Amino acid sequence: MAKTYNIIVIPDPVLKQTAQAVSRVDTDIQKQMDAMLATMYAAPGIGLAANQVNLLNRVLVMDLARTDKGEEKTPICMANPEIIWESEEMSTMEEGCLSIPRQYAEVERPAHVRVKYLDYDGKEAELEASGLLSHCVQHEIDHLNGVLFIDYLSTLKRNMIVRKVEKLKKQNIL
Ligand code: GNR
Ligand code: NI
Repeated sequence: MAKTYNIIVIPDPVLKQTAQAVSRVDTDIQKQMDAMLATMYAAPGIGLAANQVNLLNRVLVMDLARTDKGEEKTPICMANPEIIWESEEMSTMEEGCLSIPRQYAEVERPAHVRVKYLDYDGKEAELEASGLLSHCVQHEIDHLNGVLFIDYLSTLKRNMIVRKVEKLKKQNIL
């Protein structure tokens, strides 16, 4: 089993920082991807970006398989992901975030995106995503740019969520 990281929670300033591109996918980055997947599965979550584990390189992992329902794991690892196309059609979905525990809100994003990235083997790859996967990959790339889903909400809604998480932290029930 790969090691796991601790997931950082708002208002940690690392979540507002921009992550830096990796020069290539070497064994250190592969180890990081393995550990991020293990961290994400343990959480559990469907995606995780490097900022959330206090690393500021452009690495993210995802897996939408319902392993709780007997599905096989389908891990996706990306380095230096770039959205190279997004649809005009929009999609609204309820999102959550492991760095904003137990808070959910509707977020509107392009319904379909095409993403170019380096895969686990360091090869150039592309993914066309719709539905939950589209929301997830956009949510993760936002993290690498220091953007959180609450940044799309009104100031009032965002402040309510920030205060709720601070309250949960004070009560030590994260
Ligand atoms: O586990 C997660 N679920 C989720 C649901 C809707 C849209 C995005 C996500 S990503 C989130 C895990 C997380 O915080 N990734 O950064
Ligand atoms: Ni998140």
